[in-house]
Amino acid sequence: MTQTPSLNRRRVLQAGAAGLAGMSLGACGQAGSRPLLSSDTHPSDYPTVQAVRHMGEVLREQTDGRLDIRIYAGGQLGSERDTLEITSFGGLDMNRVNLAPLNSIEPMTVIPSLPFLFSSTEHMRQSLDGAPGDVILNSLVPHNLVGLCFYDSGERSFYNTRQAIRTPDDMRGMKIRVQNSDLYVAMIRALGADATPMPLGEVYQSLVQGVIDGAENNWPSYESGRHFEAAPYYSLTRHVMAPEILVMSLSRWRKLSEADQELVVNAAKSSVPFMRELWDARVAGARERLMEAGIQANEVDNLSDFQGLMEPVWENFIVTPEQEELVNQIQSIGSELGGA
Ligand code: GTR
Repeated sequence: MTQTPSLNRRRVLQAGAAGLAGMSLGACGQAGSRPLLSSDTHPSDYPTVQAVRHMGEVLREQTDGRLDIRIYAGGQLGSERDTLEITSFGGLDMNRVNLAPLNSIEPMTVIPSLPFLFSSTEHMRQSLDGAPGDVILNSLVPHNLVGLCFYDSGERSFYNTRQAIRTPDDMRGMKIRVQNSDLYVAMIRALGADATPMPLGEVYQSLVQGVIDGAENNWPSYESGRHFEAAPYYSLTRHVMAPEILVMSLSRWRKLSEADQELVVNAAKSSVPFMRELWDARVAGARERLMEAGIQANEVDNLSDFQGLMEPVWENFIVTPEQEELVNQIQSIGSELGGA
């Protein structure tokens, strides 16, 4: 299933509004209540979608069906950037996105997206489960969003249609698709390649048509979008470990009683370990299936050239004292773990 990038905002809103109207007619069996509508760019079986579905089950059980979630998976409602905008003005209740499309909205979300920040999955998980994660979740309120929880997104690496990447020189001049984030654009440029921001749903076609030479993502997305068919060279740079985030529109949040807000947050938190289990299995499975399908994966022995080129990117994107403080906190968690 692909996103529908041609849907303009009006059509997206109409789609959302039609859904809202349909479901407000007592679909939950209670006057005036309706499921929380949630968007995801991934297909129905992807771990992020399954996690939000799990959260809905928990809520349904705890409230006898009074609180529930209806998920629009597969990018039905549009790109992450478009649906985020809709969520922030209340046209959608919830949205599961990567941190990248939030980078231009809230500077604190840039931090976990910084290249080579996390030294391990454990480092990333501990940081997001702890105080740094809370700071980021809370930073979204001025943007009319409530951050509910983070989900894993693994390590992002480069893949392309031409050749294995072992040094930044190997990707010089390549057109690399990135998410809609200035940080990602800067990162690709610093590596000597051309950055092409576009929604996920357009990547497969663009690879096939040669509009782009490559992209970067984790194993599950590389597999699920079938990008590997057109771009069989997967080079393990593991340059970004930015998480996914589940957000709720502030206006919907404010309509919930305090008790219901607590139920929603707890249900979201309870979906995190559930998701991590699914995620770890999905990464291993995707990797195995892709190797069997014949992709050319290579380790990158010397990452220091890549890391060195990221220094000015860090400097340009860490601009406030609050951001700097967050980087320090995350790095000291890494040091305690013995990694950073
Ligand atoms: C995936 C992520 C999506 C989206 C996608 C992309 O890893 O789960 O939310 O950000 O990458 O590259 O657009």
